[in-house]
Amino acid sequence: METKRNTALDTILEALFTPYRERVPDVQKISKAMISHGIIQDENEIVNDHIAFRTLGIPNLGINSFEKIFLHYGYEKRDYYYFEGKKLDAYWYAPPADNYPRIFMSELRVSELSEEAQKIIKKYTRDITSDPVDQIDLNDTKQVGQFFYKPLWNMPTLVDYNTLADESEYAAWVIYNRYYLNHYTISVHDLPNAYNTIEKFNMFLESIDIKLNTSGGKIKTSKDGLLKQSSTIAKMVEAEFSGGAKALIAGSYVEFAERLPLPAYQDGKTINFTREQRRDGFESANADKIFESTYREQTKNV
Ligand code: OOG
Ligand code: NI
Repeated sequence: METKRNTALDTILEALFTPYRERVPDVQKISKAMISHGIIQDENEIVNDHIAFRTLGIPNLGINSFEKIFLHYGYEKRDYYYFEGKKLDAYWYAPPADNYPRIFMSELRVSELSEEAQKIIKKYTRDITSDPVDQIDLNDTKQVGQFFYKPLWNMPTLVDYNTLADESEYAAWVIYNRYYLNHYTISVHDLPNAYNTIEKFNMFLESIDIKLNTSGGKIKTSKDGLLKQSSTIAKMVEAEFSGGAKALIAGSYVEFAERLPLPAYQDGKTINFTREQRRDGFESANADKIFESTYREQTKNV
């Protein structure tokens, strides 16, 4: 696949990235340190492997609604992943050109939660009687950019947030953070030699005091050994709840991915691999642990 600029897609990705960069100080901290260590000259050189979103599986919301935006901009739906313990479904989406990030989109299987948790989710979402994505003009990049931050339901109370979190930390995250960008992902294999593996890059990250998610070990490796991932622990953000209560809750995080060349290209001769020559897609066992970057078991370590 070739490299191709799509200015409309650039605009909506920028609309996602600008608030994310402000909300997650690790983003700038990492880019600045990469520049000062001579790993890159400019933040734009970082290759974004993928971005991720979380959704609620209820009528008019969820993947079926949210994916319309990215299908419209040329993304193609690929493999399905299932997370039994966390009660989640997910898909990944291939970008329209190699210079755009993949997308990982997950959805909570709300009907499998307890009556109490379902009641809370319904209380906030019952007024959504048609798909909100159908109400925006997908060709209007400004409207799409604003949609990501548009409150589709009322702010939760702190009590509801905590009740949800006790049963599903994912549910609590979405009820507060909605369609905020959950993470972007630095493609580690595209970096200069001294930093181009997850092992080497994690060492660099820890040397600048970045806290990594330790669930399942700092490095998550796929069964075939070809996809290695690590992530920061989500930044705590000051949240203001309905009724005025304030609390620190998990916001977003940063991920790192190393995609090794597929066996067919590990001939010792190829040196510059294209995206097609490297391991593509995701790995559910890795993802299962990466989700926990926003979970209290991890955020308490910061
Ligand atoms: C997504 C976790 C999974 C990956 O790359 O496998 C993931 C999330 O935290 O919403 O990002
Ligand atoms: Ni990810």
